[in-house]
Amino acid sequence: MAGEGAVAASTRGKKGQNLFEGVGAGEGAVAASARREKGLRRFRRKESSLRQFRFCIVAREEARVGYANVDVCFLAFSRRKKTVLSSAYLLWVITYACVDSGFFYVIDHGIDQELMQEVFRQSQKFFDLPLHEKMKLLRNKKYRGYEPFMNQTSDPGNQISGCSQFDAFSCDYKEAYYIGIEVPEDDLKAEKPFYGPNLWPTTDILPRWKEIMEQYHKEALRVTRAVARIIALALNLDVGFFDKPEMLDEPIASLRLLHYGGKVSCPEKGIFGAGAHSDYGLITLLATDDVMGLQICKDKDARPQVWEYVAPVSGGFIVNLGDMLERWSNGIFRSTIHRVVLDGRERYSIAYFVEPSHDCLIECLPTCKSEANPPKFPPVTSAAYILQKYKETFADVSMYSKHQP
Ligand SMILES: O=C(O)CCC(=O)C(=O)O
Repeated sequence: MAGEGAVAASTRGKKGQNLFEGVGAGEGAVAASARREKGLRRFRRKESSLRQFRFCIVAREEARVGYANVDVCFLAFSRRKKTVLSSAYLLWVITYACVDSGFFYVIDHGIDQELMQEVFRQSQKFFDLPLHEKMKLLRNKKYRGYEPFMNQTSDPGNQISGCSQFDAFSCDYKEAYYIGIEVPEDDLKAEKPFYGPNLWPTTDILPRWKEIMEQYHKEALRVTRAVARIIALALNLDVGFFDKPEMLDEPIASLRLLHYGGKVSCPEKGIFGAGAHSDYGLITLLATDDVMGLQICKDKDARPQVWEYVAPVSGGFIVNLGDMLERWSNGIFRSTIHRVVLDGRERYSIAYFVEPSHDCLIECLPTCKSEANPPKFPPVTSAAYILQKYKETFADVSMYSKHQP
């Protein structure tokens, strides 16, 4: 069809439905949301046929247990690998999730459940240490190490203006630990802003900590690459598109252990475990404990905003798309805003953020533009984009220097 992007053409199903029709083509938020709703109704009618893909997609009803009512699909790695990659229907479902909410679950991903549980246990052990021990590993300028409570303000506009006077809780009520890809200090690559050596707790305090985290980092990158291949197909790209050296071959990938304190959030006052934000990169793999807290807002321009819980998925990942994928896809795939609302219980989660290499230029994909739908975002390098976002949301850790030994 003249003027239509290749992705749009590829998603035209037998009955002529086109997931991308109108999406991001300059129509208003209300019209876009109505179209998504219409697509969703069509999708629900097809739900029963999901059962034949039980190796790939597990019943969506599970997402409705408890408080959750977000339309997300479960993607599980097939034991019959061919089914995953050759199934047009699977691609349709994934494409739908990427266009509709930018969130889906991945289960049966092949990471040993014992390893995942161990990462949670070790994370808790670290956060249980006395503050002076944690401060010895204070986050450095390469964003590695410990980030104390209230160091980040994910949504500076709302969190700060929501409070009538300065309130320490106007920052995210969480502490974190960052582990990047290990690059020795004397390696030329360590000159790049997000490469360098990691900081590690000493083995007398936390034996095996480094080994466990490194193992998980490696495994999570494997899962990311597999998911990125399916996303590449959903974008009508070559399956290995994101495997290129400047993308996932040498990514910026950050494992972030998160601990939310036992406070009650108050959205009206701008008090959150983590304020509303979208992730910056390609995708994020999120593992959480069973404490509810993550909410997403599919239409950030709607007033009032509608926030829906995303239920934890035991042993699996909540996967969400980041801003770079939204920019690459010209706004067709969504980097949805999300936040963490605490109910007074402590909460632990493990986020794995993946961005392409520092110099990778993020610019509209040929499959996502047309005369009628020209590029909406100017090209930007991966490092420049992340640096800008970090500058907007992180406090300067040098203010803690007096606490350091
Ligand atoms: O802990 C969570 O559930 C969400 C974490 C998150 O959104 C983030 O760190 O960007």
